[in-house]
Amino acid sequence: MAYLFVGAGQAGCALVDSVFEVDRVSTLATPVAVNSTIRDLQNLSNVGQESWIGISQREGLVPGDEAGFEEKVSGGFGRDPKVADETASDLVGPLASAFAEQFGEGTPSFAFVFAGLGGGTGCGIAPHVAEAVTEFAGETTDVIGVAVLPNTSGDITRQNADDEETVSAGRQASNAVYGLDRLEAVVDGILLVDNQRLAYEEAAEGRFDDFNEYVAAGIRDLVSGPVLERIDPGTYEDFQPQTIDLQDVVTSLSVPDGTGYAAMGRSVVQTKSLPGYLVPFLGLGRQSVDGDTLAQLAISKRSVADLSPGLAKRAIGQIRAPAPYVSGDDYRIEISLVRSRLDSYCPEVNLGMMLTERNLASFTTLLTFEREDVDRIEQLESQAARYGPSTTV
Ligand SMILES: Nc1nc2c(ncn2[C@@H]2O[C@H](COP(=O)(O)OP(=O)(O)OP(=O)(O)O)[C@@H](O)[C@H]2O)c(=O)[nH]1
Ligand SMILES: [Mg+2]
Repeated sequence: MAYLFVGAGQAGCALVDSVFEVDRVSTLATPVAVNSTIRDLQNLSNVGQESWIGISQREGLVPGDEAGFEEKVSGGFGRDPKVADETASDLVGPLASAFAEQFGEGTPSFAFVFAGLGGGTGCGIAPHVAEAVTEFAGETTDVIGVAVLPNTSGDITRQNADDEETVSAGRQASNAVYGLDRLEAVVDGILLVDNQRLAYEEAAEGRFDDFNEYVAAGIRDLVSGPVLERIDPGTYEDFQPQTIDLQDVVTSLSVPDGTGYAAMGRSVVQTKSLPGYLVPFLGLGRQSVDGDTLAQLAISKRSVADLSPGLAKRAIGQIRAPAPYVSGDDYRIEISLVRSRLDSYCPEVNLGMMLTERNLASFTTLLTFEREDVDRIEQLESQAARYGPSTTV
């Protein structure tokens, strides 16, 4: 097992849950869900109780299979990241041991820490979760943060399993900056998932499933190479796979000034028209896929609002398509068109191509920025400053 995926708080755990929606991910990675409220953990579909770690001000860490888990892990942190931060800062050692136990033999080569940044738990504990991953796995294990930015276009009614409450945009922004400042100090790169990209109603009503699945599909694509589709590229003549692997991802997330911030974009187009499905003779209904359209579509669907792609420092991307689209002469996607679209935004581009047995061509890309070039973070900082001194939540 190569990777460790840890969710912190409700949004973080929900994202990990989405990644593991595809069963075969569990042949590659170990999931762990850390939260302060059992009700949110019970909503997970693909991360079982054996993979839960409860965290509580009074009880410390509580393994998911411990008797009385329900009573011990119910309080939350009053939605206050500072309380969560204080609690978790004393639990880095025990968290590291818990990750070791969850992971089993050996250490992961890469780890992901997922967290939503508008609330208390994810914001407060995610940096300590990342520290604990490093304590367990060692400095050579790269840790990538996946941070959900809250929608701060208005006050939002948050749905939790137990209740709902209205949280001001300013408070969410303040929490987010508090979390981001601490997280960036302890990870090798941050992938941003901005809820402001959702329609306001969706974010306000907590309808995150489609967005989570969009992000999860992109992450699966970047981490899995040929593994998830059980494809042996060697069986395809004249195909030279150029797979993007996690080392390439980590490299593309680093920027001269320190931690890079990336936006993800993903496009998917069908490679067969409807008649091709209905009359499945060889080649019938196959349609060509334009590399530039694939690239443009992915960038237009980037996971961060108010972002200028032209400020990106680096880009990485993976095309995944059926064999006739990655080799041969008839339908091969022109990778040079994908590349020149990305080249028009940034100076350093790394592309990979991989096979799929589905009738779909997809392109997943990460555009990496310096923090000060992400306008959306600046927006959160000024909303946080207007709200008042951070952590007076
Ligand atoms: N994209 C996405 N965002 C979510 C999801 N669940 C919650 N959020 C948002 O993520 C941010 C953090 O909220 P939660 O994850 O619920 O907070 P928490 O970390 O559990 O912290 P508490 O305040 O202690 O409950 C908020 O802006 C939520 O609107 C989710 O499944 N997907
Ligand atoms: Mg919560």
